[in-house]
Amino acid sequence: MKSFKIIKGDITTVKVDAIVNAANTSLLGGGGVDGAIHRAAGPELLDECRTLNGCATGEAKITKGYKLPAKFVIHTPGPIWQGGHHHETRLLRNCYENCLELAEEYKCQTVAFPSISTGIYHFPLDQAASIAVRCIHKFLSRSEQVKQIIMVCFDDRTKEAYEKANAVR
Ligand code: AR6
Repeated sequence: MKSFKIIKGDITTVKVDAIVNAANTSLLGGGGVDGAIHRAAGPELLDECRTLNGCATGEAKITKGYKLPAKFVIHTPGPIWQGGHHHETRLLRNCYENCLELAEEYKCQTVAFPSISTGIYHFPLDQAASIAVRCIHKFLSRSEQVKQIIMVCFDDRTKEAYEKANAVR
């Protein structure tokens, strides 16, 4: 059985095969969830990230999880919101799709996402939630390895937005 869950929590504590990091194109760490993941994983994560030569917006690259309970971290730089006419929607969709393709390739059964781009990158929350839940359900309907996807929301407002988007999709 496939499942999609929306929870409130800290993604660094979630025990899944892969967690997704809302990174930047350098892949060398930052604030928000990226900072939290690097702190929890320990310095070896940054060492591995340095070997990756960055990542384009909407693409994804995978590393080990080191001290995290998750086996892998899938790093994806989301789009910075610039008003909506700079391919932000397509790029955010690419993030979810490319992360899930990598998870499938690495035979991950369980994957957890944070709300990509809706923090420091200011993507409007309701729009981002709608894009995310649609991509996730579309992927789950055809995936072979990925069985469970968890959306880990850091606050109530974010969780409510994803629940609403999931109800009307
Ligand atoms: N667990 C789950 N979600 C979290 C956590 C956590 N531990 N911490 C924060 N969030 P953001 P972005 C939520 O800003 O908008 C970094 O500097 C947060 O409340 O982390 O994609 C990168 O290096 C929000 O709902 O990511 C980039 O430069 C969501 O995660 C830039 O920020 C995403 O917020 C990326 O910006």
